Amino acid sequence: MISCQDFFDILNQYDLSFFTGIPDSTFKEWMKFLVDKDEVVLRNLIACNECEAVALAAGYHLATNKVGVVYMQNSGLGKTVNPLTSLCDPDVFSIPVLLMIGWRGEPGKVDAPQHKKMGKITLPLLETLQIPYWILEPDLKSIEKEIKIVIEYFKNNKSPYAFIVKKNLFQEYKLEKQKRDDYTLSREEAIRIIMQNLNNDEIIVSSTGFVSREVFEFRNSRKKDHYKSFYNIGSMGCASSIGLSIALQKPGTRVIVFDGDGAAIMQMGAFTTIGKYAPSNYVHFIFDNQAHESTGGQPTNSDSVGLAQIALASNFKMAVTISTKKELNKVLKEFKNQKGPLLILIKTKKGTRSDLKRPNKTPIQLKEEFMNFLNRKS
Ligand SMILES: Cc1ncc(C[n+]2csc(CCOP(=O)(O)OP(=O)(O)O)c2C)c(N)n1
Repeated sequence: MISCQDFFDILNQYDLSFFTGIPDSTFKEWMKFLVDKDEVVLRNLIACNECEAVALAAGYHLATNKVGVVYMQNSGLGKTVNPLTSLCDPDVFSIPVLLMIGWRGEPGKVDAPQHKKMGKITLPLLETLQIPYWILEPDLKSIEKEIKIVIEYFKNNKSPYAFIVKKNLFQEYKLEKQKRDDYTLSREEAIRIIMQNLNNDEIIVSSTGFVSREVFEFRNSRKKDHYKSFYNIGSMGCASSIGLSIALQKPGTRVIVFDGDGAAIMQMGAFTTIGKYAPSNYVHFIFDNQAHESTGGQPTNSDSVGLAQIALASNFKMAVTISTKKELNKVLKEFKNQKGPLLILIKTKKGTRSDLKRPNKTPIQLKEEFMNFLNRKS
């Protein structure tokens, strides 16, 4: 393992001190370091998605002639294919960027099903993109040697280069700045209250990470009615679009989307599609803990954006921001008779049970059960 400070010192020596991206649990200690040291010795811009992060690094290069570092989980690499090929590629503007890619689903290692394919194709994808890569080794000497090669590559080729990061590369980093949590309700508690208040004929489309795992556990502990859920364990940010399309096809069924703030922001443009087609049976909950909690609690930009106002301006029929159990119970009563699209944004505190399980059925099993149920509905 290497220390975050040592790794940063090497990067910084070569003027690599601008960072942006979307976090990954593979390098959560490194993410803690970047957040802690932002505006102290480095710059860390919190991006809305990986595609944007590459563009931010490109803008940084245009303005400074320096190279930005873009971190991401390999699931986000797909999102960057467009800016990498049509912005940074040597056949277009030739813009150097250092990518730091967390390797989930590494062949031979056990990981969740949504990571399998990308894990397998991460290196071949980089090869197809003609982006050279190096798998970071837990050895500072070899890292320093490699960085010299990378800097030379940037000088000669002015194009992207990738570092692949495996689990457990970084030693634990202890935060110097602690952020206060202003809210009292937990996401799991909010999910439980909402689900206890449902009529039992709604379906739920839940977002990637802890949200889906908490819904799964709730259903498991009670009626085991997983067939009423579509667990969108991958494709971060897409739960609302899946829910919208189901709602349009099944106007007699209430479709409830459970989202995270990071995921909602990642695909915020979806609000415009929801507002445009405006199905009255669509209800969107966002559990806003101001963090990407599922990958280690790194901050999102949700504290500087009014998602409820954006929803209203996008033609949602009702959008509220709440933060207490009392407010949630009140809204749940009101929303029973409200026509959608509705947005209920719940400010929640951070924190997740450490023994939270993952769905123990395969995605295909879950999908088939869900489709069988949905096919019987109007
Ligand atoms: C395209 C993409 N980028 C990154 C990830 C890694 N990832 C999984 S869950 C997650 C955080 C989700 O944050 P949020 O939606 O706020 O929900 P929370 O974890 O806070 O409940 C991230 C970054 C991913 N799955 N897909």
